[in-house]
Amino acid sequence: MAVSNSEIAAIFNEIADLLEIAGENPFRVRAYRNAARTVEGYSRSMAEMLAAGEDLEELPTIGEDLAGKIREIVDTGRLRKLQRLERGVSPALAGMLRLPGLGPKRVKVLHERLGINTQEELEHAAEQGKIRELPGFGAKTEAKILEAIRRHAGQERRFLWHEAESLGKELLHHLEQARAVRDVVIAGSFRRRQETVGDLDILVTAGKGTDVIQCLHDYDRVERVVSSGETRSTVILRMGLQVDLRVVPAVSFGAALHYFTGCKAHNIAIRTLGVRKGLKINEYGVFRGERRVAGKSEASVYAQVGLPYIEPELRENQGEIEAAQKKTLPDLVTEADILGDLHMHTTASDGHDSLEAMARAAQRRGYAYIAITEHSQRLKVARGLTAERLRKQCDVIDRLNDKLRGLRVLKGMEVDILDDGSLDMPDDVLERLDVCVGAIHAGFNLSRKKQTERILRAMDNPHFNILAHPTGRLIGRRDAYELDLERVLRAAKSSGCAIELNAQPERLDLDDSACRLARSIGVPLAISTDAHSTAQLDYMRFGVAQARRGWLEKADVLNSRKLHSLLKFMQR
Ligand code: DGT
Ligand code: CA
Ligand code: CA
Repeated sequence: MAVSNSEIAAIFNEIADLLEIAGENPFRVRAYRNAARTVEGYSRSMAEMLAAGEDLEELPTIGEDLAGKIREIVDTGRLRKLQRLERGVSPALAGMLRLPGLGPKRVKVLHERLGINTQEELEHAAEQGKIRELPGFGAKTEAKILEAIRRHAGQERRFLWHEAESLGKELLHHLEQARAVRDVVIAGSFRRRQETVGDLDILVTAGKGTDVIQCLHDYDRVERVVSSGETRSTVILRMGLQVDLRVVPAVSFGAALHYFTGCKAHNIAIRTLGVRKGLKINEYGVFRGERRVAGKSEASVYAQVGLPYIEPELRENQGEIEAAQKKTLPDLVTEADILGDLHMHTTASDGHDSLEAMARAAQRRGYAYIAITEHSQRLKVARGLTAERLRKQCDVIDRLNDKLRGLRVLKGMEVDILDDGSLDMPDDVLERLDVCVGAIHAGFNLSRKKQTERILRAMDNPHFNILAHPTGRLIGRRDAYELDLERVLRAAKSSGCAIELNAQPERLDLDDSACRLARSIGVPLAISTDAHSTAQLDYMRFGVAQARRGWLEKADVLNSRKLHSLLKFMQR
């Protein structure tokens, strides 16, 4: 089985982490991270391209050196350089990266300032209150670290949803080849579209269970079998992801799918409703006494307790059962509702594809509009645009729009919000734009009050339209900055701004509960990919999934509006 792009990207990211902890040249660290992004977001498989004799050196951010490393990974499944690096950095230090809130920069500080090399030393330092005094840390971070260590979160690695997807998709493909399989689906947190996934729960109906289990064990990415029986098996994949496989009879499929989709609290609540109606509900079906009264489909299970079908993304026991009883479940937004994408980059700043290429890709997706939103000058590493370069790009976009049919390219910018809340571009230049997206790329460590005021001030600028990646978090790597999000949402509502739901799979910024808060306040959300290549326009599906977890309907989503109504909104 060929090595997947996400496996290659994971290795590059790991190298970048280790280089960063080791205090290596930041440009090399960045080169690996950029390459990881390119590979991850690339529409074609690196392994297939190499097999077809194509030259990877031509890809953006991949030079001769990295192309050679990709070849080594594809040929051997691993990279010697990574193994050498791992020997240099103690495994305990590398393991600390898995603690929430601890990225390579912080691990390096802990190592250099406090001489921390092991998890025990980290715990000890946290208990003594030494960590809060370090630059870039605080009492809150310290408490989080301590809590995570105590929960042993360091051992239990969670995977980003999209990482789990690429591993899961290939595994499903493999299992579908087993003799006499019928359904093969992934349930659990993966099906609920939780942003991270602890393990994959795979549900299968088949003629003979043992055939499927044998097929799983024969999969060449299985590292070891943890346990196995006639109808179930647990294995660990080479990437470290656990897979729980269950084989169920077809008559139980819906009941089992419901059970293994969870969440556990939702299941318990449904089971309790069943008990009140004299029903027993488990993974084999819905039973009245000995008689099975439902279970072939999930809808049949819900119907027995008097409920309509509840979408998996809502099954968190966070009010969805009450809403189902009251018939007030949201009619969740779908990808088909999305008419455009309001945040993306081209080669003019740090994107990999040209303006025309992005526009053509958007046309292929059937979009009515896109906004081109390059970085502003303050963000030098991303080749941010000066006023002069932005004006030139606006002219180019005007000319492009004359040629395009069906798609309108909006002139925009992802303008930096400076420390004092002013924008990194003069008003007379912003005036000409259709869309002004504002974002924070520096000054993450302001106090809650200062950070909130900074953003409120930025939104006071009448040109400001959308607040991008509003909390700045990177899932599992960087915490959200301190912010009174509710105040920001209310201010956005009253001043006619929108808030972005950034669809980059490691951001998904806002999270689900913040989306619900935004919806209840009535501020529109723009689901935006922040694409840095044509392939990344497809990240829209991650954003839509997150929006669905946040109970959003079509009417809550700015980029489900038709062009004329969108443009009116931008006029504030
Ligand atoms: P994860 O893997 O940590 O991301 O989260 P889940 O939700 O996938 O949890 P997992 O893999 O432990 O279990 C999969 C589903 O199986 C879970 O969502 C609900 C169901 N389940 C597991 N244990 C129980 C239980 O004790 N009672 C009930 N009712 N359901 C359970
Ligand atoms: Ca799971
Ligand atoms: Ca599981």
